[in-house]
Amino acid sequence: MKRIIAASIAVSSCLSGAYAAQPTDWQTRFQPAATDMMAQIAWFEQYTLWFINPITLLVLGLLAYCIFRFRASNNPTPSRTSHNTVIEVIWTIGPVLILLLLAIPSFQLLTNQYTPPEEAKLTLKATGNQWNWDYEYQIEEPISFTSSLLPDADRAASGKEDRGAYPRLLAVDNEVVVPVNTMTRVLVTAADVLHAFAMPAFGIKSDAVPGRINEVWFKAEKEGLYYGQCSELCGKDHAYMPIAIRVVSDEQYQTWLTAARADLPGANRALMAQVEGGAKLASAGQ
Ligand SMILES: [Cu+2]
Repeated sequence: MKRIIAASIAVSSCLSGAYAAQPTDWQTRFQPAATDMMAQIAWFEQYTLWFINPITLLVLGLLAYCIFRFRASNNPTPSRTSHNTVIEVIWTIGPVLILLLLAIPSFQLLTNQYTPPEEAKLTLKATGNQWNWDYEYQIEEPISFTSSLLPDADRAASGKEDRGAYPRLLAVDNEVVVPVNTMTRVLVTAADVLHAFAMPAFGIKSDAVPGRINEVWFKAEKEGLYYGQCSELCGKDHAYMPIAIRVVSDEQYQTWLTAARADLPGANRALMAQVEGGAKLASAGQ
């Protein structure tokens, strides 16, 4: 049942978030899920609200009733009752049951987050620096590059003038590129101070600790460009070290990887042209 609901959340969010996942104006909920894990997190959030909202309303109602019904003018001689066994049993067992109903799916979710369903096919190392990210593809011939915030002055030169797709303060010069539907492991660490690697649409967030390696994993189910940010206060430019992950098809990834070994900016530009060309064709065909 939980899986079905989680899957339906994933599907409906796929339909609404056509191109990428990023924060939107006046957003109060999660970004659309791009992984099954994030869909499970979103399901659990909805599930807890079914407890929190009725409890809040019940307490509010009881308070309002007591304030009105037992106000001094209406109730000049207060009751001196101090014990009621039935009520005490109810208000002990009730919360215990509620906590059990919350704890069981919560621990299940936590276990799922720490248990990748399959062996990772791609391993990336993300190293936080003041104030950018280094990425290393741990593959046969490893490649690595630095990914920094895209300054407005560089937009034109890098062909990223579309502020919808490349938002200010979230767009980067070199995106991480990963193939779709591929189990990806991210080894997270830092070179100087504490940072945190967070990608909301993937449901991952991990502290980046100097001298330690933390591990998170994701399997992005939908192609697109996804944005996250450093999520640990790391110094004056903490707000200026975004994370951008581009999920592409297997072939696009292979082409990019081959080209990136020789010329990373060129490979990124070629990939962008390919992805954006594809998006235009798709919208023209609608
Ligand atoms: Cu940081």
